[in-house]
This record gives sequence, C-alpha cells and structure tokens, in this order.
Amino acid sequence: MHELESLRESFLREISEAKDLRSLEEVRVKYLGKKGLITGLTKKIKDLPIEERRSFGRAVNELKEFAEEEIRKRREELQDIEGPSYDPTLPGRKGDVGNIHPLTRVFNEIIEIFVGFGFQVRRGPEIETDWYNFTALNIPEYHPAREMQDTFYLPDGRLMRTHTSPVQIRVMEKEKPPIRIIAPGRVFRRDNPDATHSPVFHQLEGLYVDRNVTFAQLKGTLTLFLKKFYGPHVKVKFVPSYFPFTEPSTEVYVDTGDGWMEILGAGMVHQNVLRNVGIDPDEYSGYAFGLGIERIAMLKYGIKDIRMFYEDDVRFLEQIR
Ligand code: FA5
Repeated sequence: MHELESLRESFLREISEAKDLRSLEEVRVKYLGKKGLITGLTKKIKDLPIEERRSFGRAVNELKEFAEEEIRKRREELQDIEGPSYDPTLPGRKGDVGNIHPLTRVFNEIIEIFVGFGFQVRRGPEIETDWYNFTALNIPEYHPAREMQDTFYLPDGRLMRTHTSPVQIRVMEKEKPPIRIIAPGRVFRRDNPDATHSPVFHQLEGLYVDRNVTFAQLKGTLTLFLKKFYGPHVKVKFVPSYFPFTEPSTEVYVDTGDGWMEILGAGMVHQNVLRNVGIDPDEYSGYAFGLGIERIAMLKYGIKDIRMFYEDDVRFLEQIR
C-alpha cells in the first residue's frame, strides 16, 4: 500500500511538471503504458496470497483510473495553452456544392412571375395522343402544320408531344372558365440539332379563358412579363404569324443587341378549339402563348449554342447562379 501511495505522489508531481503534450505523453507511457509502473502492479495481483488480492486489486484499479483521469485533465489544460494543432488562419477547404440547372432556374423565375399575375400551374403528359397534340388544336390529319412539328411515334400510335399546347385542351376539358393557367414542360420534335434547335427542348404554355378576354390583354401581359424578366429597358416586337389553334396569331421577338430573336408564339384561342372542348365561343374568349425556354435562357445569359444546356459540363453550369 505504501508503494501505491508513493507511486501516486511521483505520478502527480511528474504530470504537473510536464509542460507540453509531448512530455505528458512520456509520463503517460511511463505509468500507464504496456510496461508502465501502474500497469506492472496490475500484473502482480495474481501472484499475491488470496486474502490480499481483493483489496490490493481494488486499490491498484483505483489508482489506474485516477491516473487516466488526471492525464486527461492535464492534456486539456496543455491543449488550451498550446492552442489548436491546426492553423485556424488558413482558408477553409470548400466542398463541391451543387447548382440549379440554368433551365430550371429560368423556369422557376418565369413561373414565379406568372403566379404573381394570378396564373396557376398545370402539367400534362409527355406522351400524348394525336387528338390532344394536333386534332383538338385544329390541326387535322393532312394539315401542313403537322410537317413543321414532326415527332417521334410509339408503336401504338401515340406520340411524344411537340409542344405544351395539348395541356390547354386537357385543362379546358376539366375546368370551367375563368381559366388562368401556365403549363411548363418538356417537348420533342424531329428537328436536327444546331445552335438554336434541339430535338428535346422545353416550353411554357399560358392560357387565359374568360368573358371578354382581348388581344390587348395578351399584349399587355406578355410585355409586362418580358419587362419583369429581362428588365424595364427590353425591346420587344409583336409580328403577325399563323398557328392553326389561334386567330389572330403573333410571334414575339426580343432585341438581342445584334438582331431580333423569336422567343414565343401566341394568339387568341381559335373558336374551333373552344368548340372542341365544349366552351361556347360566343360567350367566352381566350388568349394563349407558348414560350421557348431555351431561347429565353440563351437571351438572358448570352449563351450562343443551345447544346450547352445538355452537355452537363460543370464549367458551364457553375457560371449561371
Ligand atoms: C408552338 O410550339 C406553339 N404551340 C406556340 C403557341 C402556343 C402559339 C399557344 C400560340 C398559342 P413554335 O413551333 O413556334 O410554336 O414554338 C414555340 C417556341 O419554341 C419558339 O418560339 C422557339 O422559342 C421554341 N422552339 C421551337 N422549336 C425549337 C427547337 N427545335 N429547339 C429549341 N426551341 C424551339
């Protein structure tokens, strides 16, 4: 027992004399290491006569736990004095953070503006029937407009939608005017890829049907949208156009700085389309528009080639935040 007491004293003296972590570690090894002094005592327990084993064993274990705890406390003290073992003035390591895809970003911004105007978001399927994609939109089977929107067909005769306009039909079939919706989504065409065309691209449809909807409202809404999206100084022009499902029809161009770029088609919903969904054209009128999302994004960010959006090159993707 005397031995334990003097061991405890020398141990306490030595750890208080340890002035840095390294010399503390030496003390730890001296007492608690594999061949340490305290460790040595625990090995001796089994050689003692049976009546001494228990009390000696307990005392040694107590000393061992005490010593471990004292080492831990002293280590903390020394760590506080020495400071952290790394350099806290170095810049942190940055992990790679993901980024929202530019097309998603543009979609979100556009949706937010139109929701602010009172439009609600609706979605339709990417696989469509001939009826929704063409016939109900006043594009009968042998109409030349079908050639401009050639697409990919499934064996059962269904097709990949060529525009978001079929969502107009789906919504008007189900809902009663006033209808004020937008429909974002992916569309497909048998177009050869080039700098401004992709066989898979994105559109956002808009539809407003109510009593007394006018072309002036269409023009005002689209102009206000473009000012909110591109800024108040954007230059816009409305050019007469033709779509089988609107009459009259227009295409909207935006000044890119070197020339005009067509970004959307629009017009007053054709009376035949209203009849096809059981809405009385003598009571109601409507306007509709379809924005090309890629073109709108290209204009906003000065992107010269549409294929950049689909190549998943992070050097491109991380620039648009
Ligand atoms: C249509 O798709 C009509 N559904 C738009 C519409 C809706 C008119 C409602 C009237 C009422 P268009 O084929 O012009 O129209 O395409 C609309 C926009 O999609 C174009 O202005 C263009 O920005 C974009 N676009 C068309 N083809 C491609 C393509 N291959 N790649 C990328 N963008 C395209």
